[in-house]
Amino acid sequence: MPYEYDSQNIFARILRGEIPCARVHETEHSLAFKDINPQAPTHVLVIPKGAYVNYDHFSAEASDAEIVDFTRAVGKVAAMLGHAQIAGGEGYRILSNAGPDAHQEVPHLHVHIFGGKFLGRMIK
Ligand code: DGP
Repeated sequence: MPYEYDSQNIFARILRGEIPCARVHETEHSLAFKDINPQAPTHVLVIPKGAYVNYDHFSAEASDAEIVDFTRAVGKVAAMLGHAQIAGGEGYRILSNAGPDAHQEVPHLHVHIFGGKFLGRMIK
């Protein structure tokens, strides 16, 4: 089944500047902003600027430059926010939901970064 991207999804609208966001970091191919409904003291979303539905879409079709940029942006945000080892932090969790079984709400690839508290054992 081919990937179908809904250009009216909320993150596409954020990328077009139609909806505001609390921006944390921006690169050529990626944007990081605070989640509107935080589940931890740090809860940031990192998204590619390109039109990718989920991780498997991105990994199959994004350019090497986009993949490198996005991967580095996630690590950079974890460091900027003080959670990464290089920043002397206590750690963080990254998570990306894909599709209905994972309860993906917004059909634009996003990686959640959680941190700032003991997150415990991951459930399921
Ligand atoms: P997921 O279930 O992985 O698709 O998570 C989607 C996340 O997106 C959820 O944690 C809430 C967040 N979210 C939804 N709408 C908005 C919005 O308009 N702005 C921001 N900053 N976050 C949003």
